[in-house]
Amino acid sequence: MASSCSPLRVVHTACSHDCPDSCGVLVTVNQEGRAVKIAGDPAHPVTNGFLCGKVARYLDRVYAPDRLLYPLRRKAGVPKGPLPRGQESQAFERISWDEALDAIAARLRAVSEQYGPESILPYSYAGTTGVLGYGSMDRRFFHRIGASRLDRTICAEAGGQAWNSVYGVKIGTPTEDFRHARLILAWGANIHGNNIHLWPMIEQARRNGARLIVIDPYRTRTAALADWHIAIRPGTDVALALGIMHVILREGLEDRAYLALMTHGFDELAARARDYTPERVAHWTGLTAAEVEQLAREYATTHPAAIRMNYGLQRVENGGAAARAVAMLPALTGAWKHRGGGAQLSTSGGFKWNKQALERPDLQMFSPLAREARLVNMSLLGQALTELGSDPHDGPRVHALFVYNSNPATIAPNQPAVRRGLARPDLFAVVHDLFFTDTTDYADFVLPATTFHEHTDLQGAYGHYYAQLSQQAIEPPGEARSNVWLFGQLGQRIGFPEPCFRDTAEEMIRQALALDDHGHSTNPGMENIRIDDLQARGHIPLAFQTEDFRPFACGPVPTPSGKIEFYSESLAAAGLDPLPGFVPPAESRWSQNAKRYPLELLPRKNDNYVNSTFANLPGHRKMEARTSQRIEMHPQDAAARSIAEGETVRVYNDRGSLTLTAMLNPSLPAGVVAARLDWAKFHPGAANVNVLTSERLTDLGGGPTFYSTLVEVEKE
Ligand SMILES: Nc1nc2c(c(=O)[nH]1)N[C@H]1C(S)=C(S)[C@@H](COP(=O)(O)OP(=O)(O)OC[C@H]3O[C@@H](n4cnc5c(=O)[nH]c(N)nc54)[C@H](O)[C@@H]3O)O[C@H]1N2
Ligand SMILES: Nc1nc2c(c(=O)[nH]1)N[C@H]1C(S)=C(S)[C@@H](COP(=O)(O)OP(=O)(O)OC[C@H]3O[C@@H](n4cnc5c(=O)[nH]c(N)nc54)[C@H](O)[C@@H]3O)O[C@H]1N2
Ligand code: SF4
Ligand SMILES: [Mo]
Repeated sequence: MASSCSPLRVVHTACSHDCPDSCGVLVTVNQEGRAVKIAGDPAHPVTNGFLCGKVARYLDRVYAPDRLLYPLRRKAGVPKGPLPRGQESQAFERISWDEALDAIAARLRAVSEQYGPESILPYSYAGTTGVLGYGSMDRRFFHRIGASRLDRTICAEAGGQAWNSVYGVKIGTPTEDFRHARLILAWGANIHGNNIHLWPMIEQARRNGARLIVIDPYRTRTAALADWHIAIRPGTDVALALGIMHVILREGLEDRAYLALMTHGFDELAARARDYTPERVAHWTGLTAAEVEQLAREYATTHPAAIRMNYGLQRVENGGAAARAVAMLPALTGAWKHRGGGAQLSTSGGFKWNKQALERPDLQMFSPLAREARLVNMSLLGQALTELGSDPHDGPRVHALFVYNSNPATIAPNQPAVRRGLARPDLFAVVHDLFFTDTTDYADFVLPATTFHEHTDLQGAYGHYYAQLSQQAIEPPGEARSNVWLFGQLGQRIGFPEPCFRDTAEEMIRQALALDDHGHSTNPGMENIRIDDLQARGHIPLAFQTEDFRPFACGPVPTPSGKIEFYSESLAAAGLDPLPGFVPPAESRWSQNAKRYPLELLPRKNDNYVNSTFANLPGHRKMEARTSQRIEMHPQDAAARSIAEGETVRVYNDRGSLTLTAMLNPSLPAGVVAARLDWAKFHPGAANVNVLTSERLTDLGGGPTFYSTLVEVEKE
């Protein structure tokens, strides 16, 4: 992409933030090597030449005055714990990379020898979703050392396992095909905030007469723009989906031919759905029975009908069942047969990178353990740091924590336990990030990381089917280094003899693509990708995304039965309900605890941050100022507590307490309140919404249940 004779170079990168859209990004670099402009790639069919508001001002992040530039070590005697924003550097001293790497390697080796290698815990998620940056050299390093493995459940595991239990592979309706739909359901999906590149497809469909229905307890911008906003009560989607099935079957609106050919367990599902009358469903969801019926009829009789279900739906205790039930709807009506019909939760299953080569799980056999290490659930970090190891069957206590691509002191549930754990004086902690965060306040070593402008990587997506190459556009500032570089260096310092610790990013890209001698990928579904082509064009559609790709229009389906599974023998074998059924969350208005804590809290993401990323940048904060540090309440709920707009209130439950400002919002269902995820250190008392969330897990996949949280609110 670079044109060598012009004083300005344009480099193709790909946005690696944790967002389904994985945009193609063109970075203009001047003669001094400084990025001066960034734009969405107009040639990328999903990016369509525009970027979201967060990344349009990305140079604010790249050139932020508070970027970490050098490795740092905690000064002797400075205790771990929250530091006021802007004063973090006083707790640390600058050291060289040589010193940092040697000291960290020595300490990890010592911890491993004293307590066993599983006392080392890596903690990472999707700070970068780049194929290499997300999981490659880091995995090699921790496998070879024998560290505990991390079960990366914090985001999508309940929904992912739910989808796979029905379809066997995480693929769905192509994003571009939503423009052909006549009816679009956004189900637990904040499209305007979290998936903006789907919006133009929806607008195009609506210009052709399509209707948009949003099912979300919160009136997002997407909901406000919809033809019908269904403000469902949190955690009741299983009931709604089964109620829709009930009506469809009662009225004979199902597609019998498709069902016979493509599905497994229809009779069992039909029997289950019989219990979910519109009246019962209305009682749980807060809709009327007539609304349940209308939704069912409209969904079953409009074609093509597309569902954009997103992960909001599954961050509740019954989220696995919810995602399963919703995922089954297009199979009941045969919506998959139509171009622009079906459903999309994720497209990530289309990308078959060679993970064995990248992550080298075989290296565990060369660790002192000489076996697969224990798995620690990242959604239980509080427990892992405070309780794990007290029972000898658990294996050792965690004595070293290595955080990268994540900010657990902000984003992990049950923050009081997480912070107690992070503050343990006997815990050795390293954090690799681009900024001081809530988590670096607990680090022994802080290491500077790179943005996607500053390293080369491959990029997949979970909201489209284009593989991309993200080329390094600029030099990293100061001594910032990529994840690949860091873990390669550590592997070498610690003395691992395997040559794979010396692989460069370019070599690892070849491994991820499993290139043959002619530069063609040999990964299934990626055979059309040639490295030189990828270098030249920046993005290439996956082989199966032909003009008209209808993922489940015909079989076979990669499930055990070869069909779309309504009834799952695998779940039955695991002792779980083989069919979706509504079980009210233990933290919901239906539970005993609701007497003490009667309000259901939505501890939501921000449209202008990505989880906790961007929250340190003044321009981004300004865009979020309206709802920042607010608790949004229905006027009835506020009046019942004599709370008026703008008053300071305490939001609390058994786990924690938070001071926020009341903001009345009549569009919320009564009994539901909403607040935003933010860096704790911006709040009085260095606490955020996650002091209120629990470590209770989802019914499938061991995911977090942020959206099943009961609280009470009182005037301060
Ligand atoms: N701007 C921005 N973009 C992002 C992110 C971000 O933080 N900011 N985060 C990224 C990440 S990590 C992810 S996983 C994706 C997530 O993208 P989404 O899946 O869209 O994530 P959420 O915003 O958690 O949830 C979507 C909606 O579900 C609603 N919801 C909550 N509980 C329920 C429920 O019980 N039932 C129903 N029907 N709806 C419910 C919420 O109010 C929310 O508006 O977005 C990514 N993109
Ligand atoms: N209350 C509440 N809690 C939530 C959620 C919610 O909706 N509400 N959402 C949950 C969800 S869906 C998710 S996915 C998790 C997300 O949790 P995390 O994955 O921890 O996401 P971020 O908060 O964005 O933190 C990512 C960190 O990685 C850093 N980073 C970026 N690029 C790199 C890199 O190349 N190398 C290194 N070493 N670091 C890098 C960023 O600067 C940032 O500090 O949060 C969960 N927590
Ligand atoms: S955050 Fe999402 S929408 Fe914004 S540029 Fe990155 S991939 Fe695109
Ligand atoms: Mo996520």
